[in-house]
Amino acid sequence: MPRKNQTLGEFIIENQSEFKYSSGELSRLINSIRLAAKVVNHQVNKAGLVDVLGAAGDTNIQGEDQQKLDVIANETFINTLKNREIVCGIASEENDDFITIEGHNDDHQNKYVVLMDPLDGSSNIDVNVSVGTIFSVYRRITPSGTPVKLEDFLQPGRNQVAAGYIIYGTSTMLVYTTGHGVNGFTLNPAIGTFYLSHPDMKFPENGTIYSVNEGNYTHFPQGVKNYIKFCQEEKDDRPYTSRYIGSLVSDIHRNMIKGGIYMYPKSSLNSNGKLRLLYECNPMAYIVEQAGGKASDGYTPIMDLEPKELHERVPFFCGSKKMVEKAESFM
Ligand code: AHM
Ligand code: MG
Repeated sequence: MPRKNQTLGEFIIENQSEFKYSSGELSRLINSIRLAAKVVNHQVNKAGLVDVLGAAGDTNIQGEDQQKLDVIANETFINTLKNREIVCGIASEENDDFITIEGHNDDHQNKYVVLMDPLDGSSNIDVNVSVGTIFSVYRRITPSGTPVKLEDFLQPGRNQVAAGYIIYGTSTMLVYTTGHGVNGFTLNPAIGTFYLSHPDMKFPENGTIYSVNEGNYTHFPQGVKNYIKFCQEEKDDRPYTSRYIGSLVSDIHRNMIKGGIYMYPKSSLNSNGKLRLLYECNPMAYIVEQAGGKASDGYTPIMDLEPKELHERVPFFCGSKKMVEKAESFM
């Protein structure tokens, strides 16, 4: 039983036996993410003080400017996982290709792959608004002892064995699931320890918040426009409140606590929306479903989609179950 104020370290040890193929590896993996999260948290917090702000000069595969903190976060997570030799491969929003990790004695024996967005919400970095890290963990499907392949990363979200996010907000939290509900841990920055502050998080079944970039309204499909009008209509518990930070982790975290729906639909500007299936939507969908919410592309549950490319995008609707179902009925 999770106990409030338990540390994340204690929680991981106590719950290790819940993992299907428990050999301690997944626990070590989560521990590494915990460590990297603290390092990145430190960097994010001092961002305003030192010269780590601004574009690093490179653009990533999607043609966006990379911020220096994106690069730092990416390197921190990759190096932490690499040095502990617990994964056989990593895919990141910031890297065009996946990274192969040979492991002990170059024998490719490690079981897990990690997919991540090391620092999401990059447009918020320079303006002191919450950003986040998102991660997703799978068991490899190719035989161990051989180098990891693309197919190990292109697995449907249903195969995830763990997923989580870190929110660098007014306080820093690590929220994750291994398929036994969702637990949230808050960092005490003075001593560098995460404490269980939000045991067994649950998405309210219904809510009154909708989160979407309404600047794109005229470009949305008619069904989405109609649903937004429904949210704004004066009837029953509506109009709903509009809340949009532009930082996926923060928008979903808030909606999970208060009840709401997050949407990034396709539009005449982006034919598949903006968010990436493998390291943004799938991990968020796993957390949201584990918390009793729902995530879909408007028609199909996100985790049932068959991925085709590492960086593919997908329309995303997620949040309180009843709200997502209502939105789907408009599509
Ligand atoms: P990023 O990976 O470049 O940071 O983009 C992802 C972010 C999400 O966090 C956020 O929900 C969305 O992009 C906001 O996009 P927009 O500015 O188009 O509304
Ligand atoms: Mg991102």
